[in-house]
Amino acid sequence: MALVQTQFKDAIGTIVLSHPRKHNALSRELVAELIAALEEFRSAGARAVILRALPGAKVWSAGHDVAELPEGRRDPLGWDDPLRNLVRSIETHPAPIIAMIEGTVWGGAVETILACDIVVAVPDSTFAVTPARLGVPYNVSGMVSFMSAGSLRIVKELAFTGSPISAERAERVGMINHVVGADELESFCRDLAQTIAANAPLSVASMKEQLRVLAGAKPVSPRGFEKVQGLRRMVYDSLDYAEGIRAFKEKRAPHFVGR
Ligand code: LCV
Repeated sequence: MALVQTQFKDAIGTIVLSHPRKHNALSRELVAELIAALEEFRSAGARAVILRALPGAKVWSAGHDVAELPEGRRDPLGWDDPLRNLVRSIETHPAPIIAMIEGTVWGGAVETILACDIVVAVPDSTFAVTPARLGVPYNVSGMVSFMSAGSLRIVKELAFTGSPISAERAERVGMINHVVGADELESFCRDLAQTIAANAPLSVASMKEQLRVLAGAKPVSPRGFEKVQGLRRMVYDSLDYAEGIRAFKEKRAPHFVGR
């Protein structure tokens, strides 16, 4: 069964997350279909892409598929993790990607939409950065993604509380581009895509890649990187990490002990 649906018309590609039973959790299977759709659009010469859930979705995406996270002793968000591959595919896709948001967005799905180029949401959407709720040590490039989407103060509040923020606040702090009514969301995003598609695709693609390279250029010394990796290993080797994953699977609140 396809976990995403795709459409390609007038040089605009549309990808619809279509696994409502698992709230579009970013499983290895769903991510593989998503990346394949982006490659298909790249070959077809797409000039803009819209990434959305099914109309009226209560949950846009519940984030990383927790069932696929290791239960300890291994980096849960290593280079080849599906979420990492998805974010890199979005960031390096030549055409701008518009994230069209209805419903709630969780964890790695927040990073996914922030990797998109433009985010348009309906007023009752929310966004929750969840590593602290699960005991997960988020990875370095993921933190850079968050830092480039909002002020350090906002990122700290989102990361340390794990609490959802509203679309209205996300727009006010510059984390998303537009908040529009549910009845105009589709036409708003289509008009945006058509405007982009009418521009010079080489100029647009080169500016997208320039902005990616420049925005990601954070000077980190080898020593600094190794320190961060050591901190992350301490977390994913901890009792709290194993507890966070187990609690989610057992549908109970986690009890963190700080080691
Ligand atoms: C697997 C799921 C998921 C899911 N994975 O419906 O950013 S990090 O570091 O945290 C990163 C590691 C990450 O992204 O982690 C995931 C972060 N996501 C979350 O914390 C959201 C987890 N989901 C929820 O809180 C609820 O599912 C929401 C509030 C989204 C919807 O609640 P609701 O009561 O409507 P259920 O919880 O009953 O979910 C329906 C089915 O989807 C599964 C869930 O286990 C259930 O499956 P079963 O019916 O087989 O039990 N599901 C939901 N989220 N991230 N599976």
